[in-house]
Amino acid sequence: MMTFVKRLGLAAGAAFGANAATAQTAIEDLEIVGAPTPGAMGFQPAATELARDLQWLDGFLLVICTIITLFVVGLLAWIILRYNAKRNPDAATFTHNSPLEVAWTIVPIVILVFIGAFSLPILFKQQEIPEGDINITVTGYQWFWSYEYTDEDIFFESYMIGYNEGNLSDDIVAQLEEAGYSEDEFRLATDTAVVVPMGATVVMTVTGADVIHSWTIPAFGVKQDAVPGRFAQLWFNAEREGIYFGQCSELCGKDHAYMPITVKVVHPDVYEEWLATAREEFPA
Ligand SMILES: [Cu+2]
Repeated sequence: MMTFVKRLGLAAGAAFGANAATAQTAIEDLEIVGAPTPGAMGFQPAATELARDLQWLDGFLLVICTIITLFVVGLLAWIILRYNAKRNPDAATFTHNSPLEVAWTIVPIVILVFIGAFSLPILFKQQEIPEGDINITVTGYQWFWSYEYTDEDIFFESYMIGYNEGNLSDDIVAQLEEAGYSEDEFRLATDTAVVVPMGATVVMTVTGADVIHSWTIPAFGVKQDAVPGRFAQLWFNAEREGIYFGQCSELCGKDHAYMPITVKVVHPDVYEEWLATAREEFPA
């Protein structure tokens, strides 16, 4: 425990300087950071190194795809304009061009190896699971999630606020407000939330109890299928306090759309306070 607190302090200190030590937001006052925005395109703000990496990779691939698309469209346009039957009545009849065939084999290989040189390190960073400061086992059920903090004897289930109560009603709005959300968070907010400290390496072990579900927080750049009978892992280290939402991402039955995920990233001191109450409130 001491080493964890120490590492946490070091990590938070290194990443955020003196500010983090003083500015800590109470769990009730957290800002919503990772949520879908109506009409928006692109990614939610990246809250981890993994999310930053994969958003960068997305932009990098988009540039390469755009260049290739423009090149192919340009070639097509050139052939259509220059070599149509009217402008080129005596068509050439050759069938092979060895230098050209070698070039169009080698060039794509070089492009793929070049992309791989950037994408594989990012993939390995996601898939090589580090030692966790916090270890949580998450299990998908039809249609809710359960969380077990394996080092802390904490266990709770997490249901969508307003689950099984139909469309948004005054009663559901009241429940949302009671839990610190607004009606905009209907179908994203859950009755209990995963709470993790900023700057800590969190390892989630993901499994399913009945059918395949999938646990994700887009702003963390993580997604993992929850397969019954198997344990898979993902990891993240969140750099910014706030509330982050995700949704089950593997079609799992009639209420698949109603099993959202809420993660609250808090200052390490706030996390310690939360742990103390959670041990009472959610004993394993
Ligand atoms: Cu699902």
